[in-house]
Amino acid sequence: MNEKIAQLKQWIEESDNIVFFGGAGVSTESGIPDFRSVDGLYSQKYKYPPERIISHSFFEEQPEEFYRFYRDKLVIRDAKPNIAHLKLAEWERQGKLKAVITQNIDGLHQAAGSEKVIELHGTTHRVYCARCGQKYPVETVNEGSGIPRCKCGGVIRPDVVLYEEGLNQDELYRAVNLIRDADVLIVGGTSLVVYPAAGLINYYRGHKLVLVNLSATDRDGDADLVIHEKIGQVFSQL
Ligand code: CNA
Repeated sequence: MNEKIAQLKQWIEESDNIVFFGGAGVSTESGIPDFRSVDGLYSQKYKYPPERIISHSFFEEQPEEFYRFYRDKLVIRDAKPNIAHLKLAEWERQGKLKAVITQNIDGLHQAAGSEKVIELHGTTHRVYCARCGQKYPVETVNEGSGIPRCKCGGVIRPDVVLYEEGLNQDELYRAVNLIRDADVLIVGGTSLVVYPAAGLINYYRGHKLVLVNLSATDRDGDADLVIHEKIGQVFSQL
């Protein structure tokens, strides 16, 4: 075990107020591509750039194209939690971890057993009518083809936050408070470029800010510990 991982292990052992803030890189070792890595979704060729397709205006203007991409690329079937998801759930059970705050929409933290999960960008595991709010079984949207319609005639949509849409304010405040009060803040698998989520780490006031990310981020200089390795490989040693 290298020195940095040993330091992180010690901080984790000593703390009962850890908060984890993560992104797509937490799930790449479960076989789900992230957005910004070289083999991520943004590097693949589509008729429109992915960031355009998963925007509110695109969803309104071209729902059929939106759903083609959504079902093909964002609805993940058969992925299993990896060691990073499992460790976080274990720390929660041990009373060490206060919450997982995630930008992911894949539901893998809950699948691993985590209960205190804030999903800043929503989830592909819930759907509702964009017009009347009626909830539907997730298969209504995630399976089949074409535009899923509600009895009221509205379009049924996934409960994910699209680009141009605001975050749930209650969830955001909960996340801010957890981070502000945290002893150890571990930030993992996120490029820290999508706001307002990425700005959350500014609320941390402690001296144990840990970044575990494969590539460098603009915030590396602010961290007390920076580990550029795969998060699953790091967490398997903790
Ligand atoms: P991103 O911008 O794609 O960044 C991912 C980061 O993770 C990159 O900096 C990579 O270097 C790093 N990374 C990749 N694999 C690993 C690994 N094994 N260990 C450590 N680091 C790794 O993704 P962000 O989450 O920062 O961007 C926010 C978007 C991406 C959110 O809105 C998500 O909803 C969205 N997204 C979610 C999923 C998912 O739910 N699994 C998948 C793809 C994109």
